[in-house]
Amino acid sequence: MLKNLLPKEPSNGKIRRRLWLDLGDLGDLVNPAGPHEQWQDHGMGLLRTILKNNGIETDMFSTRQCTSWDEVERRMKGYDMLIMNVRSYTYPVAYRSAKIFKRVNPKGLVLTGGMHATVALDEMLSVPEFDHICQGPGENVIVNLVANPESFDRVVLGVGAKSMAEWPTIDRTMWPKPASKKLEGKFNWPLEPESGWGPPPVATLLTSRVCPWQCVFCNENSYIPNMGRRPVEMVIEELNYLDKTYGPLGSVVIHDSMFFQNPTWLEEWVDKYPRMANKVWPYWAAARADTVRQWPDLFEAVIRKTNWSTVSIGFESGSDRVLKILNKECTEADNYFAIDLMTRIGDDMEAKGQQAPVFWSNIMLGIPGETRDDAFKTMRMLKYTKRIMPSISFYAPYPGSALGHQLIAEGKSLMSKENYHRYPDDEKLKGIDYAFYRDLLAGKYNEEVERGMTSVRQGRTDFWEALAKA
Ligand code: B12
Ligand code: SF4
Repeated sequence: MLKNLLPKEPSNGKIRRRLWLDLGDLGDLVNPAGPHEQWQDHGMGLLRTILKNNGIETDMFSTRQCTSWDEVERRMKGYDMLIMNVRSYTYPVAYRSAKIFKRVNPKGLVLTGGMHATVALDEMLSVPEFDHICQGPGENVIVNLVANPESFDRVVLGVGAKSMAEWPTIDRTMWPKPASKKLEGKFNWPLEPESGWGPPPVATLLTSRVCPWQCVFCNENSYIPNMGRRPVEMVIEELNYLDKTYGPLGSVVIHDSMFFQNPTWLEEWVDKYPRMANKVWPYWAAARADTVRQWPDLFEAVIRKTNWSTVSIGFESGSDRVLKILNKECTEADNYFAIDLMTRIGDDMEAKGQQAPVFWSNIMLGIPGETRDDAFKTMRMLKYTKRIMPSISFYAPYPGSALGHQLIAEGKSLMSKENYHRYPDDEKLKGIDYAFYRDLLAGKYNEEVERGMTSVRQGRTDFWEALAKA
């Protein structure tokens, strides 16, 4: 259990009107451009649940439910406190919201936490509207901070749980509802909508929080403290509860940065999920090419026995040179091993009349140091993969990552506090030939890409639509 962090209300007895603002682009819960913008925020869900369990009520609305900044302003009026989970890609929205909040509630307090607060403290410190900035995990500090903000310094060091076993089950009714009739019908709130990875209603959840690798574009373990994984039985119990209460559930998305790690946990998952779950729901979850190569039998068992239908692998690149730049610690050979193994498993399952698993594959282009030949190799790898849903993005220099920090320090980043969250055709770095990448994705270099390939398994020639909002 998480420590109870009384006092429940401020010692002076004054009850505050508190607003938790869920962040995202305006309109994403009205008329969204795609499925991923509709997913719910587990950080907010977890912390609001903890607050509620400790007797502290927060109101909530989402910028995603609003279609104009005037509407955000109107809904913010009359609050004493604004609380936000700020990620780098929601920072521009948080920044603008804090300014509006202070304008309409000059005496109000703004409490912030989240990934951006953790990795880009200096940037947030320069904004006077942020009264408190909490770095790191908030589970064991949120109650005290919200009840007694005056007793905290401006910068607060977060305190997390030692294990995800201590996390309460998120009260999903604390998440924002879809804000249009059109969306309401297919959203399945408080479950989540179809994302193309499995039948709706969808339940997203986390079983682990930290990835131990150190890819230079990400390296989460440098800023997310280590914590124990959620026990297998708790995961299954939560799914069964959601199925019974809000279901029937259609499929699951396991949001872990790296699901296919820790063989002991995975073996228990293979043993218990098929036996204990109300239904063996298909799910999306992430692996790495090198862990697949390290534990191929376990990989195959997880796919076949637990209905792991969408295997997300951050292949990132099909070139050893670029994989080294990224410190991915995976090689071209690892990537092709994983692709061949999935093809073999998929072909066999199809022959038996079963649904073959597919790759959801993260690919980056426009990486500093990448040559045209490297980019051709990446596209060649995509075309070699039989069952693939590519998710391509131009490399973005996020703070928190080693490479991001370096490029920001060198003045090469084009991301600003007005626009961190970039669209596919946006340019994120100085010195990258984006015109070439646009042509590459539109299929203008198909001859070069397909040269020397023994088998082209993808009929698709235009990859422009696979560019993900990032
Ligand atoms: C699930 C996930 C997604 C999902 C869903 C996102 C969602 N709606 O929540 C999807 C797949 C859509 C996604 C997409 C992207 N994501 Co993402 N995602 C994650 C992931 C794996 C888990 C997030 C999560 O739920 N964590 C668990 C919760 C409990 O943690 P939390 O939200 O951080 O909250 C804790 C603390 O921050 C703190 N806290 C939070 N708020 C507050 C407030 C206060 C007052 C206090 C005191 C404390 C506090 O306490 C909480 C409990 O400990 C994280 C990595 C990770 N392991 O966290 C990346 C991560 C957040 N994503 C990231 C990125 C870059 C992206 C993309 C831009 C990737 C891309 N190139 O496409 C897109 C953009 C999405 C979009 N357009 O909106 C980065 C963000 C980097 C940064 N500096 O902010 C992360 C950290 C991964 C990484 N290392 O690159 N993502
Ligand atoms: S990119 Fe993936 S494997 Fe690399 S550190 Fe991040 S989560 Fe881990």
